[in-house]
Amino acid sequence: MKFAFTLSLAATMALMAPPHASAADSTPSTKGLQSTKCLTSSNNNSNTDLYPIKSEVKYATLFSIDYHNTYKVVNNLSTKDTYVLYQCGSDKPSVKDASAYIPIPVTSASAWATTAAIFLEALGVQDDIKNLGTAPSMVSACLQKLLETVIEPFNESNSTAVDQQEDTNTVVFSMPGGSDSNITNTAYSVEYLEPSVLGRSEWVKFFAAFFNAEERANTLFESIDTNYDCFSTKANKEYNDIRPVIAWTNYAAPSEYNDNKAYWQVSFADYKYDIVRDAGARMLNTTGAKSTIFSTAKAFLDALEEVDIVIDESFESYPYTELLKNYGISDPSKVDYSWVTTGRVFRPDRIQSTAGGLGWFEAPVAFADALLQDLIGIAHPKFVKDGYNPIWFRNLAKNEAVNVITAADCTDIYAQRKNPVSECSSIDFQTPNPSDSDYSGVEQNETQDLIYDISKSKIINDDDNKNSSKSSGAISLKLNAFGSAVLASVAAMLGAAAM
Ligand SMILES: *[C@@H]1O[C@H](CO)[C@@H](O)[C@H](O)[C@H]1NC(C)=O
Ligand SMILES: *[C@@H]1O[C@H](CO)[C@@H](O)[C@H](O)[C@H]1NC(C)=O
Ligand SMILES: *[C@@H]1O[C@H](CO)[C@@H](O)[C@H](O)[C@H]1NC(C)=O
Ligand SMILES: *[C@@H]1O[C@H](CO)[C@@H](O)[C@H](O)[C@H]1NC(C)=O
Ligand SMILES: *[C@@H]1O[C@H](CO)[C@@H](O)[C@H](O)[C@H]1NC(C)=O
Ligand SMILES: *[C@@H]1O[C@H](CO)[C@@H](O)[C@H](O)[C@H]1NC(C)=O
Ligand SMILES: *[C@@H]1O[C@H](CO)[C@@H](O)[C@H](O)[C@H]1NC(C)=O
Ligand SMILES: CC(=O)N[C@H]1CO[C@H](CO)[C@@H](O)[C@@H]1O
Repeated sequence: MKFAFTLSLAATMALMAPPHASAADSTPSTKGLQSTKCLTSSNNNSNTDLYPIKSEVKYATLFSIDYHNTYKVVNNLSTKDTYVLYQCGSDKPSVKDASAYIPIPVTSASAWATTAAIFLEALGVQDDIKNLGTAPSMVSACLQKLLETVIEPFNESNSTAVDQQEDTNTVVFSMPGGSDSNITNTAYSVEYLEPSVLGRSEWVKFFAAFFNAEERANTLFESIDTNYDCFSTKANKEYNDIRPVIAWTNYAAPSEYNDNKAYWQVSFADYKYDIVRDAGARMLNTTGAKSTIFSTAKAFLDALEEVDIVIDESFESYPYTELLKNYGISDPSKVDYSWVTTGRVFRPDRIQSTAGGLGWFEAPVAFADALLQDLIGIAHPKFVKDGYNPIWFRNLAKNEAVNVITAADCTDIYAQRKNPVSECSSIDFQTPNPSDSDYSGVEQNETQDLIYDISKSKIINDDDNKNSSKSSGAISLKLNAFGSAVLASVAAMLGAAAM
């Protein structure tokens, strides 16, 4: 048994949609790939460096790549696995404690997580994807198109079938806890555990190693790194004195996952501190408890009192009025929270698939600079002259429209997925006007994160919460082990470290 999958109904229905697209409309390029051919007896010299273009890890802390003439050793810190990637046709090297030997370049791969699938698309190796685990919620237009034609979704209702599908792949990209420990072609990636936002994007180099696509990975990552730095530098120069406070929140209705007790959470994933600060904003931080989960709406709202912008990541989507009710606000005209009075409540759900999958669980991990650009766009909407329309964030309070992506939006099926970011160096950042309504309620000349002392929070409803911290209303939550691919990709974005 692999996963206990709990896909949404909409997602399941999408699985049943009939295929109708025609076959692929372009051919994959080999530009930026090295050693694309297997070794043969006439071309089998282990003294030759088959991988002159190497990837060096700059920010990521959870994997490393060591290069040898005919193979690479990919190590990970988190799962203690060692993958030996050896050129096809060469002798299998012998590496101590190897968990898998995988012949490369891989031409038959599958992925369980949306983020892994996007890294492969960003590398332009999606022609090598044979199966996808999160198929029904996939938002990427070209992956949707490939799913209609050549990529087979994993049959998640039949574990025997899934085993057979996995066995036909040279490598199965999965998450720890996801697949059988017996499978010898599984490679775990943990980009979602990486503490820094650039470290997450740098996992493109991990995936590239399997396809000899180092050149593509290096080029892509270098541009992300440079562009990110430019955005961060400009935003901090221009907006240092006017930094809105941002809180990342989510509400969970009572369900089987939380013992039928609602909870409210403020997320403090490390990468969120990065992007909030780098966007010229301040992060809401708490002291006094390790937990960031509140058992009452009142305790939660207290923590949000001085917040300017709320980013709601609740798994379930609600209309704004409903969200306010879930947050314990029955009459918004009676509260003076700046995020309510100015209507700055965002959800990362602007880009969706027809089945309701979120683009948020896909490209932002790979494209850190685009993610930062979006954050600047909600903290300082007029950083560009004519105002900025975020790629992933949608203002829920203003009921902004959802952008539904279908296979028809795919223009070049085998091309490297384009980074949706703008070229920062060509953007002239606008000087902020503190009296602009965008900054209403924002405290000026505050440069540090907003620290909320959780121990001061008053509780109004302690009765059904015997085990929780009596003074704070904060509770600890036992998250189920990664129960499903969908939840796992949610965890990926929330940052498991913060949960
Ligand atoms: C490559 O050379 C080794 C000996 O150095 C040999 O064992 C192996 O079979 C050769 N591989 C191929 C594909 O000819
Ligand atoms: C997947 O497995 C289920 C249950 O075993 C089966 O009914 C269904 O036909 C399979 N779907 C596909 C597309 O093979
Ligand atoms: C599950 O898949 C296997 C292999 O394809 C097949 O033999 C079996 O009948 C399927 N089980 C069900 C319940 O459909
Ligand atoms: C792994 O393989 C062994 C021997 O084939 C088997 O007994 C065991 O059940 C397998 N474990 C899993 C998790 O499938
Ligand atoms: C949050 O605030 C506490 C108390 O000042 C501090 O120790 C902690 O490092 C802060 N967290 C981050 C990620 O900056
Ligand atoms: C913020 O600091 C600047 C420069 O130090 C100063 O001109 C401005 O008056 C300050 N604003 C407020 C609201 O204190
Ligand atoms: C409360 O704590 C006790 C002792 O630690 C534990 O056995 C019990 O399961 C907890 N109850 C809930 C609802 O978490
Ligand atoms: C980078 C890194 O620390 N990799 C680890 C991966 O797991 C092996 C054990 O199999 C460790 O030895 C490595 O240190």
